[in-house]
Amino acid sequence: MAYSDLRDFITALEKAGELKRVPFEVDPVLEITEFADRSVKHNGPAFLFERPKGYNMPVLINAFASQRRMEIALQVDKFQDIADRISDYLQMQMPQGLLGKLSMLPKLAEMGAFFPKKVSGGPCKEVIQKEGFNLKEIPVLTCWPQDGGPFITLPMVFTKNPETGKRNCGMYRMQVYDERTTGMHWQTHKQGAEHYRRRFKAGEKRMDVAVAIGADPAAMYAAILPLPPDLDEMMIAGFLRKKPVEMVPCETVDVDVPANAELVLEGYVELGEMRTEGPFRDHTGFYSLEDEYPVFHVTCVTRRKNPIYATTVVGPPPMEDYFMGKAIERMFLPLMRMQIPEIRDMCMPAEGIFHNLMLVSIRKSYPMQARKVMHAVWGLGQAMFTKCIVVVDEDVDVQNYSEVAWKALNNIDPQRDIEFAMGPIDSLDHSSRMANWGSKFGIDATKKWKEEGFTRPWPDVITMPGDVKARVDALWKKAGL
Ligand SMILES: Cc1cc2nc3c(=O)[nH]c(=O)nc-3n(C[C@H](O)[C@H](O)[C@H](O)COP(=O)(O)O)c2cc1C
Ligand SMILES: [Mn+2]
Repeated sequence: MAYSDLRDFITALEKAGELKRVPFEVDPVLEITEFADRSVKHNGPAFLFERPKGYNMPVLINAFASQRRMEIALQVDKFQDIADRISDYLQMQMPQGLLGKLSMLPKLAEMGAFFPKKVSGGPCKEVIQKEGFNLKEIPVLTCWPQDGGPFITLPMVFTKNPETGKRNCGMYRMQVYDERTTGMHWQTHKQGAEHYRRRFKAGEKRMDVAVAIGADPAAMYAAILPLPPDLDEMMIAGFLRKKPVEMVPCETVDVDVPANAELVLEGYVELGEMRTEGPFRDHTGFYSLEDEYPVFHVTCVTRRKNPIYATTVVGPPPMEDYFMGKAIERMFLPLMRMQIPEIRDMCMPAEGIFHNLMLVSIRKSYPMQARKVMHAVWGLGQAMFTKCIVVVDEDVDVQNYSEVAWKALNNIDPQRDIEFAMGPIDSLDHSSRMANWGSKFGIDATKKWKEEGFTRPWPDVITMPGDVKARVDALWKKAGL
């Protein structure tokens, strides 16, 4: 059964021994971060801080911060199950004959069940505050010492594409400026920013935005998925939870939000209004610098009677976001392989913060294929940001970093095997020559072929034959080892 809301998920985490309640006062200024950071670095639990100092709203953190918790969130034994389900749909072919058509019915019915369902009310409307609300009553964390202030870090930000009317949900952090305004940190390559640009160009004055904080875990998680524009994150959430996400209209803006949300901030972004946002200690483990971003004006807060505030903290890896990203890596592999079929496996190590490093193994069938793969990755959605792509042959296990380093470094003549390219770079990159764009490179660490101009012999990797190993297994015991 799909989780009905955040509380249902919390109960599941608690039952699995994955969540610790902290009944005493802990300060949302820095102290909760220190708890969360220590826990994730030592395979510790998620936390429910029942008494954040100065507030009477509990704080949930690290709810997705391990592989096990991600599996609990998405209700699978392993991510491969989701990848397999995706592959199943991708392989669905035009049915042959009546029997074939009939056999597809269950799948089609299942697909119909993913679509979000519009409802007229829900728990997120238990309290409706068009006046008298105050963002300072939410225990928003000040995460790190040099942060520009408190930041809402796990929001589901809903906007509409003015041209197609389609919904987008992205997770973009929000710096709390005062009782009713925040920053809106949608980076320039993201969908929220695209909606903003289109409306600005069309001469609109205001853009409706709604932010849900805390909902069922599949819906929350869907907000970070790197989906193509106009593909509704809430539909994918329905696929993940195998049950439609119920969406309810906001009170003051023309946007729908998940009805089971803990807390909803309704409001608008004034087109053209910018304000300094940051600094913020980011995914990269460095402070992202101050920059100009749009401002979100809250017009109404709707919420549960006693909401739970869901948040996360990012910083030097690995942190909670690494585990969220790892699940994306596993789930999106079949989709990636649909467009770049020679890819066998792919890995984004924690130290690469998603956008800095991708290890890819391929089945190489023609000369220069590694370079084709690099350019294909750079042309694939948010993978465009990848600063370094290492391409290896299919016999290399890319989940094993030391094997990749060993084999790749042996296999390259750097001047010959490195491909440089120029293009968009993640907004968080502090080293690119300009914000948002710069250079990237790929390393062709595959075996080089004669057809690629390599005429020297290529040696095999050293291995011991199996029969020798078996004989020594016995002798090993005989020697008392
Ligand atoms: C914890 C967390 C915080 C994030 N904060 C931001 C942010 O502040 N700005 C941003 O543009 N992307 C941020 N992201 C990444 C986006 O959520 C992600 O790129 C998403 O796919 C964007 O969705 P979109 O393609 O619909 O815009 C964050 C991701 C996570 C996991
Ligand atoms: Mn999107």
